[in-house]
Amino acid sequence: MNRPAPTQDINEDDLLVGKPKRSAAGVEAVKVSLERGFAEAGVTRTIRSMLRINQRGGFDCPGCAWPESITGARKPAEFCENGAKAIAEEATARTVTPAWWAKHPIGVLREKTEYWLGSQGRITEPMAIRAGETHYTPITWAEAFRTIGEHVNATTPDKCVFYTSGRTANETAFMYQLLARSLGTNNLPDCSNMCHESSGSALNPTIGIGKGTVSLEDFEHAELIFVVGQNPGTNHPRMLSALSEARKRGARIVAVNPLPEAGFFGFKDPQSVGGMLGKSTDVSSHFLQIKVGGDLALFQAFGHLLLAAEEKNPGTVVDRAFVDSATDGFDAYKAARAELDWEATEEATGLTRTDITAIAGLLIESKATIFCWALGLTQQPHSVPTLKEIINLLLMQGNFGKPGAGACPVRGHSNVQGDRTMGIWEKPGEKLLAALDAEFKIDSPRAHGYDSTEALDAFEKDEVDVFVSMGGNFALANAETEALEAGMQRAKLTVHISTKPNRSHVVHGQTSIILPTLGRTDRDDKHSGGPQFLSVEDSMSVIHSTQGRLKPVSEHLLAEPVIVARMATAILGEDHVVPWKGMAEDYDVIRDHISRVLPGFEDFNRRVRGRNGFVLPNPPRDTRSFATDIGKGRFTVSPFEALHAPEGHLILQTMRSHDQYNTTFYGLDDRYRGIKDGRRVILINPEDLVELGLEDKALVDVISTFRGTERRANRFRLVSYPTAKGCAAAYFPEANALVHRDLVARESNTPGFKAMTVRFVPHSLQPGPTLDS
Ligand SMILES: Nc1nc2c(c(=O)[nH]1)N[C@H]1C(S)=C(S)[C@@H](COP(=O)(O)OP(=O)(O)OC[C@H]3O[C@@H](n4cnc5c(=O)[nH]c(N)nc54)[C@H](O)[C@@H]3O)O[C@H]1N2
Ligand SMILES: Nc1nc2c(c(=O)[nH]1)N[C@H]1C(S)=C(S)[C@@H](COP(=O)(O)OP(=O)(O)OC[C@H]3O[C@@H](n4cnc5c(=O)[nH]c(N)nc54)[C@H](O)[C@@H]3O)O[C@H]1N2
Ligand SMILES: [Mo]
Repeated sequence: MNRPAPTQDINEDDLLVGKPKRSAAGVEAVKVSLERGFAEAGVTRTIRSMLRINQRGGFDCPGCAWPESITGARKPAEFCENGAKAIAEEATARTVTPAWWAKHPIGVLREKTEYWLGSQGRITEPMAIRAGETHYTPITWAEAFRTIGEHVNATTPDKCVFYTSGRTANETAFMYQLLARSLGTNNLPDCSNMCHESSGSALNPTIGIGKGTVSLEDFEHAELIFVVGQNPGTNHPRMLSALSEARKRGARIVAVNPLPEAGFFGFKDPQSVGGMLGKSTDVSSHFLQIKVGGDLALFQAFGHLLLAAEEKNPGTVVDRAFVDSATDGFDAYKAARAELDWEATEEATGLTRTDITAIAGLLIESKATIFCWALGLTQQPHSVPTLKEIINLLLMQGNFGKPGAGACPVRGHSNVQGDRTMGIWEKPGEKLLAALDAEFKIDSPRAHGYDSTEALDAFEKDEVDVFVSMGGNFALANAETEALEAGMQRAKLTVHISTKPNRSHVVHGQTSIILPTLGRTDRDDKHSGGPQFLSVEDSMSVIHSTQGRLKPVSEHLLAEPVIVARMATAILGEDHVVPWKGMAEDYDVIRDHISRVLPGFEDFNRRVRGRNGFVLPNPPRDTRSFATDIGKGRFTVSPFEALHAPEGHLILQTMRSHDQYNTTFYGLDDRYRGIKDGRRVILINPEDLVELGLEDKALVDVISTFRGTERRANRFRLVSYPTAKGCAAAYFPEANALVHRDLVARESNTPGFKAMTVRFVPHSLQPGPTLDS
């Protein structure tokens, strides 16, 4: 039943370009999800796992962090095409055994794409490679942990880095940060640094919490919903259900994006038969095709127009009672928005004054507005001020703590928000550290550690001796791929706690160890007290349990909490004050500790077993209050700012295809955008093609420029595409080599993955065969 692993790697000459789709989901999506599942995992494993996705007592879908309803009934299929692909990817019955590693020298593996590596299957045994060796060979768990302990103890804590990817469950994350801090370092970079860090940096000082303030039910009450810098049809497909329901009941939905993503225009709900077969609903009522990086200018213009309307008809736009009692800084904000340079605004946004004014009119009319956003807003140099402008708009109209209103950063990885709650952060606050110290009698370090960008620097400067990766694929996810890979290869030890082979395993340190672990779907039952469950937090601060039921592909896999505990014991000694063994044996013990350390987790073990888990406290949402340093919501004033490409250049953003999960690829079909069987493409506006004197489908080399330095990535195919003029798009991670490490969002240090300045030169080789499908 199992489809064999592909023997051929990607051949970019096979690239096919078709027409972009105008609707998302529907029959095709269901068909694709079942096919992928059957091919990877076989019929029984597929059906068994799909029926348990996001159900009470089942497991949390590892696809994304969009929540499930906690008040209403769950649909029998509470998942989407891409969730199903994520499951098929993990539940695959294909295995990567010691025999596989013996067949593949590391030099050969380095030539493979991530697509090929990830398609090989689940890793079945701990593996290691040492300096001078050509192959990974098996290592016992005991030997692996001993080696890790020796390396860590041979260096200083500040030369050890503990990276976390956002699939890591709460209990694991809590133990992992405790391990780093017990050792004496806050070097805890995580994928959030590259993802929604800008959201936290904007929200914490303005509303006193680094998280969104809406619940799923708010989508049933909103009058106006903005979806900015986000591609929900691919990355959060279940969100389309909430949006199309809102639309059906008359809410207005404004999509703001340089690309006309399929999800905005049509949606056929695969969870209802009528929706699946019937006509698609237009999800968005309005679409603003904005220039990349133009959002700050747009939101400032909204502010200007709202204030002008208030001036004309006092008391109709600004929620004066709320602004006066709950916020600070309104007058300064109002003064700053009094004037507007329309020419600069139109230039920055690529939108007309008429369009902007029309959408501002919707805001003026709406009594309940939600702003949703994702990476289109977080990976820009001016991301943090841009997001602060959203907060200004929400504060002005009192859109906090009332039904149908609030801020909704839509998170990525299924537990990225929970990992932060658990203390995975390189800049921990004193409260958390003091609570850890009191609970465990440890001495947490106070000095801040590395974030993901600083970790890249540290690799380059040979300041990392030991790198431990809890999931993820750091080498490919970050900027400056080549420099990072070279730095990683100079580290003394790299340790990867992983499910499947990836690039980071093959650009490893002098010694490298791969520790294979159970995934979300796998049964975790090797404990004296019986099977264990873990917990996660979704994008709307709901904590709930997750428990896999599938038989693991190998008897050698260990659960993540067990791996952390054994690593901790090897590093810190058998008699360390933290009860590592007890925690690994019974996850209730971890949760009891968490309940005493983290606010909002009181009585964790009882509440997590409730029907829907529980919701963490959220002052703006619960009580319209703001736990900032001034005890109020804060208006902020930011200068006008936009991206500007010099003559002959374009702004390049990087994004996900429909067939990938971050650095892992399910396949090579970006169905909604009409791209198939290839990934090295640059989507480019047809007018830009003409102006730059370039041909559609031409092969080019891409040169990115930043502060006088250039980086180059070769052999991309230009594809004429209706993206905003001046703004090209390429896929992540193929384009990461182009991202200069100093191109970051100010304040959050998140890489400017959506803000490169590039130009194209003809590729030195001739184009392949004709490409149209
Ligand atoms: N199937 C699937 N699901 C996923 C993931 C996956 O890889 N695959 N990844 C998960 C993770 S970790 C995350 S963080 C999320 C990511 O979810 P998204 O943020 O939706 O991911 P991207 O593909 O990066 O898409 C960014 C969107 O922003 C737009 N954009 C780019 N620049 C700008 C700009 O300057 N202004 C505006 N307004 N828009 C802009 C792009 O055109 C694109 O539509 O998805 C999560 N879910
Ligand atoms: N150019 C560009 N770069 C980007 C982005 C972008 O938009 N553009 N987005 C950024 C964002 S938002 C993010 S979140 C990062 C993602 O960065 P990461 O989180 O580091 O990368 P992933 O690709 O999500 O990690 C995939 C690997 O996780 C492992 N894995 C999967 N499931 C499990 C599990 O259950 N347990 C364990 N231990 N391991 C598991 C597998 O081995 C797999 O190879 O990339 C960032 N990089
Ligand atoms: Mo992410």
